[in-house]
Amino acid sequence: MVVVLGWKLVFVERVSVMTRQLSCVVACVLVGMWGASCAIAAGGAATRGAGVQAATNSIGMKLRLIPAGEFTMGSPATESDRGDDETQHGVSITKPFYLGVTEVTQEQYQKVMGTNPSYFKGPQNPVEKVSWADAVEFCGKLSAMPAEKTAGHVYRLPTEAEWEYACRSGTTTAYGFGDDASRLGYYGWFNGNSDSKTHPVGEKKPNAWGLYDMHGNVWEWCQDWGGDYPSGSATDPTGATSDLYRVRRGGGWYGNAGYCRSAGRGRGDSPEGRYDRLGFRVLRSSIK
Ligand SMILES: [Ca+2]
Repeated sequence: MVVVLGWKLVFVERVSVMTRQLSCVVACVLVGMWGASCAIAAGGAATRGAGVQAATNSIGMKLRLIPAGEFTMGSPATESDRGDDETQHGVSITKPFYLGVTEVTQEQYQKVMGTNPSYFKGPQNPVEKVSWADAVEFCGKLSAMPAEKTAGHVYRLPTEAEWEYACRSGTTTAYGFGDDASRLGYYGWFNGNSDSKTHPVGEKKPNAWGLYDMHGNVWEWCQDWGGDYPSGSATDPTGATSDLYRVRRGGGWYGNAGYCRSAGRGRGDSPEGRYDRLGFRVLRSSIK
């Protein structure tokens, strides 16, 4: 009986151990599956982000894919601080494009152009004191770099319509974050928080499409001449055919919040001018 009882005890203990081991295995499998699903979710997002929505080019510049779409360009008559040249009209952007996540930095400018003309020095600060022609030359030289050329990447300044479309990132409000100008300090550098200088790019919150400093820091050259808007809707508009000035967008470190509005237009700068408040970001027209 003792032998039988002893065997039963051993048997029960073994079953108990096996049960515990099985429980552990099941738990581990469940934890593993949960962990794996988390990893897949995170990895999948990162993969999608890197492969489709985001890109980094051969000089380390980050870009985001901006989808094609339609939007209302300009501002409503009720918007505070608006200019009378912001007449609302429908715009279709028919092709997706990549846009620089930040303004072109001094480090990036130096890599491509071999110079840094900026007044406020800092490798991650936006380049400034660049003329419109300097910005266009940067785009041409970047496009001609071997890795970019091989990949079929073509860089240029965004049109004013492309710039506002990207700045709005689906919003219809005065700013990409809403209408309340008192919140601008979370999203950009302007005369209310800049200490009268530029700041390293990307320190503030991005807009809904992951773009930084669309409001403030430095104004940004656009491709267009500074003419009036068309009276009706437009498809992939490229602006006036000629003017004295080129358009700049987004406001900057020295100006009021109102200049930083999504629809705000700067039309007073000669394309030859070089200013410590004015830089640019690039558009990549190939979506390879
Ligand atoms: Ca800016």
